[in-house]
Amino acid sequence: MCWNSKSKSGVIFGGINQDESIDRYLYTFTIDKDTVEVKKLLENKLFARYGSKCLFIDDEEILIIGGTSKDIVFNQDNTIIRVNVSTGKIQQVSINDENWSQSPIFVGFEIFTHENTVTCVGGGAVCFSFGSAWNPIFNIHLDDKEQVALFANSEVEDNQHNSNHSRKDTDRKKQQNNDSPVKITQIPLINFDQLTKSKWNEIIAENKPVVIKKAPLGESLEKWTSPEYLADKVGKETEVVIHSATSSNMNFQTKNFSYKTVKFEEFINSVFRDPNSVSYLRALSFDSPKEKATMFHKDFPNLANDFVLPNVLSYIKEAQHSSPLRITSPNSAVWLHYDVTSNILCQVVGIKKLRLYPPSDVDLLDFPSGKSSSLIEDVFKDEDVNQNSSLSPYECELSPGDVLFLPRMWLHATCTQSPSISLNFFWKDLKDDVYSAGKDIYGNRDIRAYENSRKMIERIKHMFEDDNIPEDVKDFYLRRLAEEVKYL
Ligand SMILES: O=C(O)CCC(=O)C(=O)O
Repeated sequence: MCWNSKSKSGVIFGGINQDESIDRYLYTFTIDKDTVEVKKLLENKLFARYGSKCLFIDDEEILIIGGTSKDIVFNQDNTIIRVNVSTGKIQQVSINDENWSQSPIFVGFEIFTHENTVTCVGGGAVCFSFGSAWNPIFNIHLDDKEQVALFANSEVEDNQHNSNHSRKDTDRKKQQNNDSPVKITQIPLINFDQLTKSKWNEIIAENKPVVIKKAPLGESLEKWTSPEYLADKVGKETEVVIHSATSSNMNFQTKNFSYKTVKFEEFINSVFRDPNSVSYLRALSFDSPKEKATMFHKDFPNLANDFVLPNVLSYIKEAQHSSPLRITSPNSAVWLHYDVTSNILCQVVGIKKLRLYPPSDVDLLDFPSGKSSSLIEDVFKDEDVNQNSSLSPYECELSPGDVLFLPRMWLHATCTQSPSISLNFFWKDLKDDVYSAGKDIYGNRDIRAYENSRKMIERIKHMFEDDNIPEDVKDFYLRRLAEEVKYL
């Protein structure tokens, strides 16, 4: 809804009908003493938005920004529209490519107007599989109404980013060793033929990564080296959703890749034959990609018999939360992140390097609150990271037949050196009610206690948003609280 105090009229749109659809009409209304007169003005699916904002930009025209619809996904041209409430003319407003590439989510945001600028603050969404996304501050300049443009206010964004970190500027963070890179511990190796059941139990009880060398993983080790064989078994025409990037280091927070739906044969050929491709398939459930976790044996039935988990590990297949097949082109890096479930990462084809950090390093590696992916562009190359002597990096290089035990919460990033195929088996090793209830397709949804604690932090924040508490007093008490949390 928005109101024009000059013309004493307003507009209403959106809102939910009794049949749970979002209303498609734009209504105008006037208020005369105790009487509100509402008129239907226009019907258009572009008005069926929930969570949008609107404002009068002059006596006749309104600007509608964002919202979500049940019927359409708003795009670069119709996320923002202008409507003339006298003539009923609807005009789409294009968001420029640079800002659109930041995937703005205009839901749950606020707008403020000052002079000829509308500032959009906040907005974002939580996906229980991929994590959360939030907007930078956007300004919409109204100087030239024919070309209403959206500008990300990056100056404000950077300041925000810094101030988030200023309070967390711990002593550990300052321990930079500028002379030489920090020593990287090689992850311990054990030969498969020494892996007894009791040795495996010791490994998982210790909760530290270990690489099992030369595990017999069935015929997959040989057969999956052929892209023709794979295309034949998966189906040449089978459509898969891949991560496609132009830079070799994919990053989930900066989203420097896009999701593309491609035919499997085209994808597998690019992985094996195109040295310039940066493509990555992290398999999803074919049936229900948004609802269910992928299970390799169900999703790739024609490859299932090729892959064998040796006896000592085979119980994990029975207990699995999910088993994503991962196919990656050479020289492609996957961002630093953590999973809440433990997993074994079985390398079937090619060489993959992994960098790991123990869970205790999480506060030093730029993980925004509530996110399971780091902001660091490329942890293998980042100089600050690699010279920070407070960190405890681990590495390993997986070859075909190697199986890495990757314990829950260990932060990890990967980088391929050749066409690579791996298969993970994730399993939950905590009591069921420790995990958050509901969907967790990727095995990375944070535990219930953390999710609930973050809600409480919102409440604490709210309590300190009191104009009567001066900044220095606020800072003092927030530091005191932070200490308390640190030693819980
Ligand atoms: O293999 C990759 O590229 C990613 C592996 C991973 O993230 C995992 O095993 O959890």
